Amino acid sequence: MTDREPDPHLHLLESPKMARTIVIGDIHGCYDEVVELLEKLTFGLDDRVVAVGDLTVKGPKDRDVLDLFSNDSRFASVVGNHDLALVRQWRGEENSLTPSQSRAFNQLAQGGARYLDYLASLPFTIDLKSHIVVHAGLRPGIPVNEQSVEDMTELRTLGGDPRSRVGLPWYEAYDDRKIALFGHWPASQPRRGKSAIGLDTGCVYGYTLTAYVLETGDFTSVQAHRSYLPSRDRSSAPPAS
Ligand SMILES: [Mn+2]
Repeated sequence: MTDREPDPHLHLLESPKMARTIVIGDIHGCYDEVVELLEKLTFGLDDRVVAVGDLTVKGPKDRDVLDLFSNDSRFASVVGNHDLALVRQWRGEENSLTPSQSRAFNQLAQGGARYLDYLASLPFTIDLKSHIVVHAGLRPGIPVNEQSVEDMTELRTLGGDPRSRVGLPWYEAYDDRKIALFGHWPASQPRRGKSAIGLDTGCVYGYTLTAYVLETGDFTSVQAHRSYLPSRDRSSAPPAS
């Protein structure tokens, strides 16, 4: 994409601006921080954003986040477990929402079908050739097209309960050549595995929103403007230090 006509005299003299793929951690309605993060990165017409999911629930501005993602073709996201709970409610599938999911659902449903239709359109993975984006995780040794919905949206550890925070984190065993970029399990710094990078740095809990630029390997973060909810489970949130 370009915002001007090609100039036959000038274009050879300019060094072309590199188009970037900017992968962003769990947003949870933190619209203001997304805008600030993209400004910090001087987000351009040729850049694209891929989010690791959980665009919604817990935070303040779900509608603004979904307006941004659904109206601009540079933006894409996988679906997160909270997004998926809203979609299941929308489809009338049996589902019990948490209080924060209920609030988000009512607010989005009042905006018409477009918000929940958009969430319903999100894929479980986005393949970026060298990298793959998924919300929670990929079970090591299993082909992507055979991964379960539960693992892709809830996986943390490789014991009997994929949601457990106790045990061997999946990304410490995952060593596929394709690097997995994921969210879901916040930490004060990006989680790193052999072939995986976790980008949820707990913005909605008052920590930071993090972006990873695929082409350069650089991380960029902005501070949350505030904590949008008290953490119910300290082990799920980044340490306060
Ligand atoms: Mn999640």
